[in-house]
Amino acid sequence: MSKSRQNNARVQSSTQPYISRRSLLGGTAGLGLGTLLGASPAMAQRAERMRVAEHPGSQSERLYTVNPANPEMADIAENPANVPPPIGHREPQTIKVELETVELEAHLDHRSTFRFWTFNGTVPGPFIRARVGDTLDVTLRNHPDSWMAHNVDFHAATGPGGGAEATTAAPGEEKRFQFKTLNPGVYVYHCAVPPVALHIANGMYGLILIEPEEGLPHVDREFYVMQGEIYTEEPFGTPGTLTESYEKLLNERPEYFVMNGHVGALTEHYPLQAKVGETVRIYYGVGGPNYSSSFHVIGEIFDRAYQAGSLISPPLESVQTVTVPAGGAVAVEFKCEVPGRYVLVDHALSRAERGLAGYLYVEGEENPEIFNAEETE
Ligand SMILES: [Cu+2]
Repeated sequence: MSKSRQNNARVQSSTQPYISRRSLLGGTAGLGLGTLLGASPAMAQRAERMRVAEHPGSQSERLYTVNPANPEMADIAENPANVPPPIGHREPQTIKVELETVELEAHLDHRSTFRFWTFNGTVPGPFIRARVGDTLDVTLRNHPDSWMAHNVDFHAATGPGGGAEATTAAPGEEKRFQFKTLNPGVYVYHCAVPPVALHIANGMYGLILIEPEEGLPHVDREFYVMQGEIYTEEPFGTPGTLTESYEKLLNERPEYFVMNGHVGALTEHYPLQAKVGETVRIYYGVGGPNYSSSFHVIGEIFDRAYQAGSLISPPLESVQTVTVPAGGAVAVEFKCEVPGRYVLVDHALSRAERGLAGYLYVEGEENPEIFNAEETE
């Protein structure tokens, strides 16, 4: 985790600018859905015309643009490239894990803000990496400015509550516990203070990777992406400072679906990047709290998919879409063969209209033997 980033987030949260309705309404349109899904320009134009004709109030146009009226507002999006390096060959050891729970107002989309609850100021929280047999020495500090108690439940831990009771901290408090990692895999961690669904919905989840003894196969790039839901009183796309809705949460009716914290996080702020010929691995987790994901990358096929985050079972090969349950994770690998923009989605695609999408840009030489989009005469 980055100390400067935490401090930065904290400083920004204490100097929240007042957001005028007029300045929020001044934002300009982003991309229509046709463009989002990687269609041709002609298709995108047609989709745009259809959208304007049939859905004059559609919110799609507001997506995928950073909040231009409030550039100084805190941003909780976690950079998907923030994956610690592979463990390599070493004996089990004790690893210190420092988590700070921070509540802060930050961008939700380019015209709205929301009070997120976070681990270390980002959604998802920091990617934690260890090997099987390691002991994790966890410190959880709840920032003095918090309104709520928080804790952490590691799905990678064996023991009561995954550490939840042991780490429950009131604002300003600090708690500590240790656990030994018995099973390799890709695991979710999350806050488990009741109502747990509310703490998760507001942003309190992350991934912890426990490598098997022999490590994982080499890949050129690794990425960290998590899906979540946000429940606001105001309808999707409303400008201004939005309020959480406990009623919609209980009814499982989110207004927003997001990758890495907010609308546009992985399309505008931190798109994934790779080069032709490289292999990539994406660790994809679902914080939820409620919706499973049908994770798919438009234009790619997963060469290997480690179902349910199991790293010691043989991976499935040549897979289009993987199910990722709420409170679960997966690792997928593929080789980038053709340059272009690829779109990470939950193939329950209504959710793309509520903010859920990410881009992977692949740069390099065209590969017409595999994909040839030349116009015919
Ligand atoms: Cu919490």
